[in-house]
Amino acid sequence: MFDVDTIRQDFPILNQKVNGKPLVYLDSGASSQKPSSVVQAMDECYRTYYANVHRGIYQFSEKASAAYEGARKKVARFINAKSWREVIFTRNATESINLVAYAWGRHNVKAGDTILITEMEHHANMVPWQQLAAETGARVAYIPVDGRGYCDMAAFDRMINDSVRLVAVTQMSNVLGTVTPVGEIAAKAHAVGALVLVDGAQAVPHMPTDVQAFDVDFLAFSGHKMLGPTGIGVLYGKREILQEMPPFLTGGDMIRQVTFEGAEWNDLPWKFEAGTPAIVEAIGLGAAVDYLNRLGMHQVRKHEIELTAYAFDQLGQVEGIRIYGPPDPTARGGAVAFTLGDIHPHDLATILDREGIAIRAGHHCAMPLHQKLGLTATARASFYIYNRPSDIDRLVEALDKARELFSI
Ligand code: 7TS
Repeated sequence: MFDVDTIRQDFPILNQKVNGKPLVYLDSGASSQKPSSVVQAMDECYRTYYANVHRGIYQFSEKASAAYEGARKKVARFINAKSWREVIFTRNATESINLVAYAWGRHNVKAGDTILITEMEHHANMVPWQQLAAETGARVAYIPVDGRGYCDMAAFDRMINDSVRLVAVTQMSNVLGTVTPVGEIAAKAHAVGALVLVDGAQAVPHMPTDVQAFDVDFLAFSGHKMLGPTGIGVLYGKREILQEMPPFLTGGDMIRQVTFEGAEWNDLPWKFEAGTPAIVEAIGLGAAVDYLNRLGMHQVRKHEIELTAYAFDQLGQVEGIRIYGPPDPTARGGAVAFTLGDIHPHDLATILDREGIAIRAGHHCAMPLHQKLGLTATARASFYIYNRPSDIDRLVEALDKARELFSI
């Protein structure tokens, strides 16, 4: 059962006052809060069975290894990977994308090739490709975002050709909220022999994900935006592609055998996990996946659609507001960027903070998109499972106060 009041009991952090006002947390797009079960799972590991994994032949190490590998299996099922061997633990979505850019990109992309991405990518899914292009002589081409905030699929159809080695797209924009048709993009990319990387940092926490149904080659996401701890992220990759790729980082744990002459690599997924991994963080992520499964991802998505519809309805009535991205709540996620008259988004965020409301202001690591919109910054409210319609009412009241203060 999806009941926000019950859910909120699992997030005691939200039950506080900030500047004398009950906290309204509207920045889950940057990072989500953590339920008690995640904190407890990590606490239990540290208190009762912590040890390094994959090494010691003693009880704690075996238990820690089982919990770490158990978390991997939970993640694999959560995204419907064919095999747990296709799930690599990284630090975050950024590292996952860099892993592909280095281990796959440096060996498969050459001068004259194209890497296709959208104009609304987070820097994490833009800068690694710009770097790869600069080093190899390939070029990055940008699928335009249309005036309503959608990925321009007609332009994509014109841009996709056999010079394209990789299409790397966000599944949900962290600024416009736009959900991109990754299944359609993957089918068209595969038709010209290109691979597809999906940046699922915003989508995986908020909607059901099925890598086999989408038929994507790589999927990158972060634990900390989906109720898990910081320091743990995921790279999903199709087994046959990962098998062909050389390692990204080298050293301990990722080898099968080392001699003075060289080394042989470990099996998947450990080939890509050099050094002691984020053991307890992975266990925390496993607990976060359990929590989301108990709620049901379809319910999580339904709640977000309802909240987003309410936000558009209520925020739309604030005089002088401009909201960016598609207004259809079923075509977008719950990251809602806006500007209010000519109030600088940073001033707006400061005023809202005085009212106990946490939003984000800035370019949200999507500077090129803001340039395209003719802006340097936006304010952004982003929702998750613990947000209520009354949080949006509080936001609207505070925006009205800001309007009065700035006489707009
Ligand atoms: N991709 C998207 C679409 C994102 O929204 C983010 C983080 C990342 C990649 C990078 O994730 P990381 O965990 O590796 O940092 N986005 C945001 C945001 O919108 N506000 O703060 C971080």
